[in-house]
Amino acid sequence: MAFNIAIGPRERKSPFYDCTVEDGVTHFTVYNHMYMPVSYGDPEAEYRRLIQGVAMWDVAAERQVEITGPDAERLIRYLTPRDLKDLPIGKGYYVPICDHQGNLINDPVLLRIEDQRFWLSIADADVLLWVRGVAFEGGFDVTTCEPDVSPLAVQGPKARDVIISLFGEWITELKNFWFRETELDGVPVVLQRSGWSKQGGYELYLCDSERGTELWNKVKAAGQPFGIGPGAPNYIERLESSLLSIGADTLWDSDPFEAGLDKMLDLDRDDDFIGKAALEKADKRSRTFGMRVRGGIAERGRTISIGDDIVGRVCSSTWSPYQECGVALVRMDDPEMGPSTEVKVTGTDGKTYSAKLCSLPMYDPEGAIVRGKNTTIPKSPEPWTG
Ligand code: THG
Repeated sequence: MAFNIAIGPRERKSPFYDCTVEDGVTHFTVYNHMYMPVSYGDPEAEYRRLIQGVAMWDVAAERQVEITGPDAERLIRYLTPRDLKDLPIGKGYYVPICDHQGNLINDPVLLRIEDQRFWLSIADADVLLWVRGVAFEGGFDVTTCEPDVSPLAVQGPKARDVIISLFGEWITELKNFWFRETELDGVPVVLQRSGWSKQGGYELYLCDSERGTELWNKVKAAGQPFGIGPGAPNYIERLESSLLSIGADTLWDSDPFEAGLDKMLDLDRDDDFIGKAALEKADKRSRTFGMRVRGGIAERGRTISIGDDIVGRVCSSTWSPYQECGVALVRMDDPEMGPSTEVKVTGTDGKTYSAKLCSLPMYDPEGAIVRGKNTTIPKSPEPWTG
């Protein structure tokens, strides 16, 4: 059975759409009502390019929710359980957003663009509707909109070289998550050291959708000496690196504890925020861990067992060509059941596999692969033999 999904008027095209088609995109997903490339046909090559070289991704579907006005800062602080402390202009923050029941509804990147102007760079959900509702009902003096802003990610150990050649050496001073408004031969962008991989990289938030092709081609040309190629948010790498994918790793009634975002929450804050009372009362037992599967891929949604006891459930799951085993994010009911626990799971082929829980991220955080610290490029994959 072969079928196609129509490109219709309710779903939007990214400003980089034509370029991604030109560069051979094979699969799109729909994210924030916009087509977003997920593959160019060779997932393993895309993965290797990301961990060994540099890739460029059309992530325009990470739309911005802009909040401006005298109460903008107060509203931002009310929207997230995270304590944002000083919140300077030019610094980005990862900010979980919960509803009043403490359910995790989004996990955007926050940018303070001006004193009274913020962007929430959102994951897949209609955060603009949520923010408008909260602002109006709460009497916050703000205006909200979706500005003409479209991120393009450059990720991988060689991303830094590409960005230096485009913008100059000053970019090496940008600390993680910090950003600056700048331009590239007149194309207005916000350049941030960020991105949905732990291989290091930058995001260029294009601020004029008419100039998508121009920006794409500039990045592509500058990346040629470094072997740049097209890519997309990478399911395997992000799973091994333990970057959360809302909707894939969570359900609508998942709380931020089980999603593994404890470190981002400050329930002791003096001021109020949405979900505070619910989060204080939440059952904080269930936890996310990594899991390595010997010789197979665990089937998403299946239970995890020890003997006859069901002890957890598989969230996202795939095969890692780097570790040469199945890898998954799993939600365990008992927080005592941590790394090294031996379990059984059902594979995508229906067979039973033995597997072992592990800590996250799956890569050594101090090691060569993580956070763009790669000084040498791994030559051969490191199989897991545990
Ligand atoms: N970049 C931008 N917008 C985005 C994403 C992005 N919007 C949608 C989606 N991604 C939001 N989700 C995430 C999830 C994780 C991270 C960023 C966005 C992330 N987390 C780091 C970590 O978990 O180690 C850092 C967290 C921290 O230390 O603050 O980077 O990618 N523009």
